[in-house]
Amino acid sequence: MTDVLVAALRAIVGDDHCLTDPPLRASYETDWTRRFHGNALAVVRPGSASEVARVLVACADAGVGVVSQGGNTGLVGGSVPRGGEVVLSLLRMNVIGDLDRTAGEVTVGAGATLAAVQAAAQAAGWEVGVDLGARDSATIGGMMATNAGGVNVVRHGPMRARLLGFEAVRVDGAIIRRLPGMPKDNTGYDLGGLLAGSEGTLAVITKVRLRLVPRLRYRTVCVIGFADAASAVAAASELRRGLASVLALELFTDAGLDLIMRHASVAAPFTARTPVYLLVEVAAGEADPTDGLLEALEALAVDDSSVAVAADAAGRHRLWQLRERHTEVMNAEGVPHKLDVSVPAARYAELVERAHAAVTAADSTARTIVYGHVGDGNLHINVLGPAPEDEATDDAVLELVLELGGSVSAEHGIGVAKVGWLVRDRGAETVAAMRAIKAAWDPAGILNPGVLFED
Ligand code: FAD
Ligand code: 2HG
Ligand code: ZN
Repeated sequence: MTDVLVAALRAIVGDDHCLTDPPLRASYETDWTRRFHGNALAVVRPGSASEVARVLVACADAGVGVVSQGGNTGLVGGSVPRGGEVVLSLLRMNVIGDLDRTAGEVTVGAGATLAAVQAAAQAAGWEVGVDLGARDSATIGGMMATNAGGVNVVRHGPMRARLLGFEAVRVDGAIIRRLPGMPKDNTGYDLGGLLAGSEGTLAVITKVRLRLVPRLRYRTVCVIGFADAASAVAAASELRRGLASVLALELFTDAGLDLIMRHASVAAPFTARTPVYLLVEVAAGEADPTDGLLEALEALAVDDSSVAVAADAAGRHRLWQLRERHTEVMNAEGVPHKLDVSVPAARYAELVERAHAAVTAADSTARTIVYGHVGDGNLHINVLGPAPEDEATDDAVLELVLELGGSVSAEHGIGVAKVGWLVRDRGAETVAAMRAIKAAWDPAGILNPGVLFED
């Protein structure tokens, strides 16, 4: 039966784009953290929506699961097979269509990388409005499927806020399309909004129309040291309230800085070392926002020896490395357990302070490194030490997050990593409503089995 399916897939996408040899499949079968992996029956790389449709129909007829994959940078195990599924890679569908300069809109293939779309938008005097460290590999389709956040949510919102229109393929092969979309469009259910964050469980996204944001020509970045998380969170909140130019508000700790200096060879922002750091980026289209930032820092009475400010591109890049390269250095230290969570702003500092104790109560030898998007109440708690399949520290952290009134997934999604926590977080009635949607769109459970819902 599987031989028949593979032959059908070859006929649809061509031999070169149906990979069955283990070495060719390997990079599609393990996730970015190396915590999640599984064998695929085959990896198929369609070149058009109609090929996607035929692949889905063939897999559904054979009763074989399909795992959609973009850049495979997802951090919750949802982009790799659990065992025996077909991986459907969208990377060939990466065309960036004509950009409408007047409207500030562009339609892009699901497989286009964020970096490529950013470059196209900038060349036309616009910006995507979304940015994240995996920009060179993460695809617009994957980012929409996870409703990715990133470092500019505090100003522009997550991917869903950029979604104007879409093309997607349903499991029965039907292609649904609303291209171009309209900024105002109250014509029934918002199916694009539903697909944003659906993690490949409802349909395969093949095109996205993005609403761009005006170019922010002037940018300044600063890193400020603080004695504790509460002071950093209070400063972040003051800056967000007082400075309309805020584009990013990011937090990291001295333990993370140590690892960055060791693995990424980036220098500390200033000589003094402090327990907690806040990275602030301000940006404006019309005038340099640096003076406003400096005035705000003065009002905060931050110590001059614990501030670094950069308005030039190289200096900004250097300061951003301190925050952005955390994910990479976690991998250099081991196979991290990643807990991407959010809590109400009033509980953020408490979460930063209590995360380590929660982890060590479950595993006394585990290490905890935290960093995150403080402006969004989003903290990334990385745990190093426990075996990949040992979930004791994950559970301890997520238990704490729920105690603090938070969400078990802020921006990375549920994937397979947190399926056991969806009902705890959202409640049985809400998850039943989600399951009803899943049953209507994918009654046989072909699309990303094991993701979002427990079997
Ligand atoms: P994949 O990893 O390939 O897939 C992710 C999920 O989407 C899977 O469930 C997959 O089945 C599904 N999917 C993929 N493509 C499609 C499609 N076309 N149709 C339907 N379903 C699809 N995330 C953030 O939110 N904010 C960050 O700041 C951030 N920073 C990161 C930094 C680094 C260094 C790394 C490695 C990751 C980071 N991530 C971040 C996580 C990751 O980049 C995002 O989740 C991103 O959206 C995944 O895009 P992708 O193309 O790699 O998707
Ligand atoms: C980030 O904000 C990403 O850097 C990755 O969302 C988070 O490494 C992580 O845990
Ligand atoms: Zn993040």
